[in-house]
Amino acid sequence: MNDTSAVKDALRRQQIETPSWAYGNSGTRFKVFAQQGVPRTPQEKIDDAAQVHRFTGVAPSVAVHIPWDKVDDYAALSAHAEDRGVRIGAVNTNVFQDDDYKLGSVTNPDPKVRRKALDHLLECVDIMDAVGSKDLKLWFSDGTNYPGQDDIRTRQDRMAEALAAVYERLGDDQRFLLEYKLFEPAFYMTDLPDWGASYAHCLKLGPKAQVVVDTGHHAPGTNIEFIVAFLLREGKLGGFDFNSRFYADDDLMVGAADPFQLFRIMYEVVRGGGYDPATGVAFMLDQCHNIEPKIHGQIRSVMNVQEATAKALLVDGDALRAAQESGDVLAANAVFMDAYNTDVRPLLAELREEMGLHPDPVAAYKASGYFERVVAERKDGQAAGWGA
Ligand code: AOS
Ligand code: ZN
Ligand code: ZN
Repeated sequence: MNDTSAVKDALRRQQIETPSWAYGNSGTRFKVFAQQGVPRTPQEKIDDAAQVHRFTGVAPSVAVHIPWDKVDDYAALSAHAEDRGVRIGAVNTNVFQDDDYKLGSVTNPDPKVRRKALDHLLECVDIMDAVGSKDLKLWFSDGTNYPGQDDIRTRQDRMAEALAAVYERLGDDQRFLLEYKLFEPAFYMTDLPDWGASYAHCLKLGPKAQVVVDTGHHAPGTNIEFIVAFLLREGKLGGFDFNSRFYADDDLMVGAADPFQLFRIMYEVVRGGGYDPATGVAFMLDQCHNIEPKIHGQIRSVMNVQEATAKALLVDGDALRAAQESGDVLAANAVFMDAYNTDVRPLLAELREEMGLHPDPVAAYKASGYFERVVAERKDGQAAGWGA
């Protein structure tokens, strides 16, 4: 796409979801650094997410994580979000934090633990009904640490059984997004280690089961854009958990470690029709801001995704195809690199002004005084949920 106004129209439609847990205190297993002004309640996390939308204009939803965002009245939580100009997006499940899950959740050898885990997943679908959410995000920490610890095949049977039960419970306009992860916290074998395993389970279940690609969940050097192209072609790409990694599941800001990779991923999204809202690819962030300010970090991340998307939309498709079809390797690569090397910041600043926003979201956020206000108002903010 070369026409700037068409690129701008596409960017105006973009929707990037921020995670409630990004606004709380987080850290590593060595230390959680408490920051000032962090939310004390799920409502306050939504308030912070609303700031990200207010200044970027493209982050209209916030993902919740249960039970970190547990409340008595979910319809009221949803109304609170709407009142702040955002909505609740994906409901993230949590079957990794109880002592019961030491040997796994839905793949645990103990049927009572499996039942407990499944009940939680089903409860999360009830919450989806209450908040009007269409996406259930499933991530399992299940796996084993030692060869022989449990039977790999039997654990797959247990996984399939639980996924089928969740699938059955989904409403017509709901789906689940199944995450995979190479390792951690299990270090020998993970029950859903890669996209192939997630894909196979989803394929068996049907159209309401799709794969979510967390960009931090692969072995170093993995060609993530290939996975994206493949899943989109098969109609099985449900969405992204965007973040950056240098080493493992670092959960750093998306586009910070490898902006070129992010561009290549977004190019495949655009190329495969995943940018069309009808395809339903969810662009979610899954990040922690351990040492940097959190709202600012989310704004920066949303802008990083926007920049990569703008560059992907700028790839001259006709020139690329012509070069590819004539076997002109270097010309094809040059077309691709031309788009990547374009400075899209002026275009995005212009777009924001057209949308009635400040051209520089970070400057506008800093000038708003929101951070100083919450620092004064909120004492003893909440940990994001883990590690504290
Ligand atoms: C864990 O590594 C996964 O990325 C999940 O998406 C998880 O639920 C999320 O990171 C919150 O901890
Ligand atoms: Zn994730
Ligand atoms: Zn992760």
